[in-house]
Amino acid sequence: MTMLHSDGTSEADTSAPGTSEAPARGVLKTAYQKSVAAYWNNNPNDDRVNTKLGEVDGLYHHHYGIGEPDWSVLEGPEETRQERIVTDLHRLETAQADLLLDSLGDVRPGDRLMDGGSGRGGTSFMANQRFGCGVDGVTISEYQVKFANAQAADRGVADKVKFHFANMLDTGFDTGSRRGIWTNETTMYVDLFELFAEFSRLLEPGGRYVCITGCSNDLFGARSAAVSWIDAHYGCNIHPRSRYFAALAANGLVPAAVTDLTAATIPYWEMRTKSELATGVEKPFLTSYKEGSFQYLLIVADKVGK
Ligand code: GPP
Ligand code: MG
Repeated sequence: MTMLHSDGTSEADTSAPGTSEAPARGVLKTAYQKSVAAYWNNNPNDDRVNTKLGEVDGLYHHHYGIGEPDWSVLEGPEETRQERIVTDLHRLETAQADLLLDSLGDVRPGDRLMDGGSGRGGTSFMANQRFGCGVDGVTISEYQVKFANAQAADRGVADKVKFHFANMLDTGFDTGSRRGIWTNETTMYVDLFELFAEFSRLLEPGGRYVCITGCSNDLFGARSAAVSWIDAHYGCNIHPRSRYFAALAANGLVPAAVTDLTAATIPYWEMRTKSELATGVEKPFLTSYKEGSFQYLLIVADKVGK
C-alpha cells in the first residue's frame, strides 16, 4: 500500500498487512485486547529473561524451551555460571522454534507464511532463514512491531520479513494467500473459533497450520490453581485441550499430528529455576505440568477444502 501526502510525495505504509488490498481497520477491538497490547508494550514482569537470552545470538523469543538442558553449566566457575545458564536456556528455546518449523512441511522460497502473535520476531527470522520465503508477523503490540522491524533491517531481510500492527483475528491479508501459519504460544489470548476461522480463510487449500501451546487438561476435571496463576501472571486465558480440536474441526482444519511436549519442556523449567532471571512463574508451570492439570502441545493441522 502506498500513502499519498497532500504535497504529492508518497511513502510505503509499512504498518499495513503485506498485500496491496489490505483495508485499514481498527486493530484493538476490545478493552481486553487493549489491555493485552498495553502489557506487551510495557511488560510489567521482568523482561530481562527475554532480552538477555536474545542477546546471546540476536534471536529474541517469547516462548519456552524443549529438550535436555546441559546440566554441566551449573558446575564450573561461579562468576560465569549465570551466563552459561542463559546460553543454555536460549538454546532450548531455539530448539522449540526449530521443532515448530520442522512441522510446516514443504515450504518454498516463493511461499508466504504468517506468524500469529510474532513478538520480537525470533521464530519469523528462523523461518525465513530456513525456507528463504516471505514472512509476515502480526502483533497488537506497537513496541514489538518496531523492535522486530528494526531487527529485520539489521539482519538485512526487511524485504522478506515484515511485522505489522495487526490483529490475528482479522488480519486484512488476502484470502488463500498463505502456505503456512503458526502461533507460538499466543492462542491463549484469543477466542479459538474466531482465530481458526481467520486462519482457515488465509490458508491456501492444503496449507498448514502449526500451533505450540499450553492448554489445560480436560482429564484433570477442572481448572487448577496453578493454571489460574499462569493466567494471572500473563493476563491470558488458557484454553482446555478439547477446545483446540473443536475449533479446528469447525473451521476445516484437520489435525495431521499432535505431540505432547510436556515431558520435553519440564527440564527447561527446572533449569529456569536456577537462573537469576527467574520470574516466579516457574513454580506454577512445574506444579501444573507435574500434577497433570496443564499440557504443552504441538498441533499440526492441514486446511482441507477451499
Ligand atoms: C511466553 O512469553 C509465552 C506467553 C506469555 C504466553 C503464555 C504461554 C503459555 C504456554 C501459557 P515470554 O517469553 O514473554 O515469557 P517469559 O517472560 O516468562 O519468558
Ligand atoms: Mg521468555
